[in-house]
Amino acid sequence: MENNKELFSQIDNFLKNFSGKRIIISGHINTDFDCLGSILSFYKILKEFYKKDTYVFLERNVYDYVFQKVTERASINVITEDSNIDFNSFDLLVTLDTSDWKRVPEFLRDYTKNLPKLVIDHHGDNERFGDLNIIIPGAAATGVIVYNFAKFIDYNIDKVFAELIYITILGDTGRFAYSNTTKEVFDIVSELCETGIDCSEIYRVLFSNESPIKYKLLSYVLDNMELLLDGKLCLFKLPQSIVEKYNASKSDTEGFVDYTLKLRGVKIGVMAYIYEDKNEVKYSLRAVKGINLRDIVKVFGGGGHPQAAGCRINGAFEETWEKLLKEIKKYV
Ligand SMILES: [Mn+2]
Repeated sequence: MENNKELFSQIDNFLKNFSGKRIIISGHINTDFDCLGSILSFYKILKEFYKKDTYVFLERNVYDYVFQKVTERASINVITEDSNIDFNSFDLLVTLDTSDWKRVPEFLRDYTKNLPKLVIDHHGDNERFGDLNIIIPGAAATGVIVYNFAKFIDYNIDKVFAELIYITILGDTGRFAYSNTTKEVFDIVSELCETGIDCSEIYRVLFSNESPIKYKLLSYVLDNMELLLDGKLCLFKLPQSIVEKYNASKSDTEGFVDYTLKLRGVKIGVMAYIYEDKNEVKYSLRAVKGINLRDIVKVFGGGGHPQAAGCRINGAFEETWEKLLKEIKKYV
């Protein structure tokens, strides 16, 4: 945190000098827990510390049961596409955990493209589309940046705020499993615990809420698993037609890719979402330490973190997989 003081004072000055009235906060499409927790915790800072008229935007399609539970607990009235609000009335867009402009929900992009923007993120490949860009790649989660910023400005960290930050850390460290699980992470968690948060209850709300449909989809994925390159590469495939057959949505497949690395000997895990109608495949990748997935996905215009990244490739599955496999072979 010490070395980030200069960055934090830039955020503070930016917000203090901002004379506009209304702020809208957004994360990225396919919102995850880091994104959710960081936008809601930053909302609290803007509202309570800077006294700004602030709104949080979430796409209706990702605003599922678990997300609603979290926002309810934080007493934050999230707005969506169909909220009764004038979307032309905002003066500033703040994005968190969002590495590029295309990852801002399309609906919101239309309304905010000409607004000043504050970008706070921990993706090293952030394309810096803001007027002020605070990018700290060493942070385990964007929520860690928000937390350290909160301490920097002396924001009164309450239990709700601590819970939101805890959610970001649980999400982006894979529940303390990934290589970004550092001493700083545990130091922060220990501080969060001092506010009285109930770690096991938060875990239950977030991760013991699977739908039966999700298990059906997972069963399909495991049934059709492929082990390649002497068991070092694990491939999961899920055609959109199967997702539709079960009346499910993409959020029902959240976390599937993480099962790949649980297999003995697997160095890279790949989850392929096959969109037959769009003739496109969305790939999510996971890797053990020592492999930088960004080197692989950047060939296809993708991005992410060294151990968790993704990309989209146009074409039928076989053809796209051949291309991706060729790149993966260079590193495994
Ligand atoms: Mn993140």
